[in-house]
Amino acid sequence: AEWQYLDLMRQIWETGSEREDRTGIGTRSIAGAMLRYDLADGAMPLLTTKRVYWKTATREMLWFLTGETNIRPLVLQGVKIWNEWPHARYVKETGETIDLDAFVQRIADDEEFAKRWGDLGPVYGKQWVDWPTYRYRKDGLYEKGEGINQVAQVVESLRDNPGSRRHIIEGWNVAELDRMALPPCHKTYQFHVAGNRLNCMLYQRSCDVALGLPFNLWSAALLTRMMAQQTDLEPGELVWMGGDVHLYLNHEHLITEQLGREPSGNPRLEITRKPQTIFDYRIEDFVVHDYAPQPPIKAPVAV
Ligand code: THF
Repeated sequence: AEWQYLDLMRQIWETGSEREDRTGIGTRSIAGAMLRYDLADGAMPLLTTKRVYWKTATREMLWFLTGETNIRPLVLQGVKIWNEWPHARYVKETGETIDLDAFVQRIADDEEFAKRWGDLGPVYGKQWVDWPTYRYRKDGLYEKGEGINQVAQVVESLRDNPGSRRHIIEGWNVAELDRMALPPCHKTYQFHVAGNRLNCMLYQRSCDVALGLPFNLWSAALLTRMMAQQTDLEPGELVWMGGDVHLYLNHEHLITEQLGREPSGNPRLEITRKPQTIFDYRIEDFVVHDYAPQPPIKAPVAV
């Protein structure tokens, strides 16, 4: 299964069109790609050709499910993957030159500072569990309605109406995109029940194949496993679909190194208990077996 990932990486590097991007780094990019992973028997799309920090990705997923959009809870757990964006905004808006580590330390130490500067705007967590609604009043104005918990609704719809074609969790809230530090990349999750199996399709509009995709695949499979457990279904297939699927030009060393390696072994995820709801999982509930990856390959994230 991992060969699909490596083949995609090679294809983009060899045939992708070179273009300028938002970050100024430049990418090679293709339009549209699909990967499929069978999640039966605990199987996970966890790469073995480099070490993937699956606990970091898992903490991020649990953070999404709390509805939180501030990086502070991640920082306090040592998760660094969202730090660059608030830091860049701080430097841009205050003109102060503070390095990333010092900024992150301040987020950890100073709750008020974190409130002011650690928030990413209404990103994934907010849209997933508290999608804003508006009520139209007689005087023509709108007032705020109650937020929609899409995740809870999908758990319910999977239980009550498995054949539905509307088991969707959507992150792309058009009206709020301009307030997000980054519009959602993994924007649409759709679940599909086939017999007693739960399949998941993810549409990702933009994909950083070298750094992001290993995380995104793990996270989508993880969410599918949790949803399956909560709805008493067996994990089925993960179907990943990418829109703008690219490699950053400054990731060449990672790509060359990783394409020279071969996959080995079949890592499995065990969930050690069944929490009351989809919102009650803890990091200790997840154990990975048979994971003996090759060494990590460091590369800078494009901000
Ligand atoms: N922006 C870009 N350019 N790439 C992305 O992958 C990405 N994301 C999220 C939002 N914007 C993005 C952030 N997720 C890493 C992994 C995931 C990220 C951001 C960064 C990363 O640096 N991974 C390293 C180190 C991991 C660690 O230290 O824990 C790695 O080697 O995997 C994708 O959704």
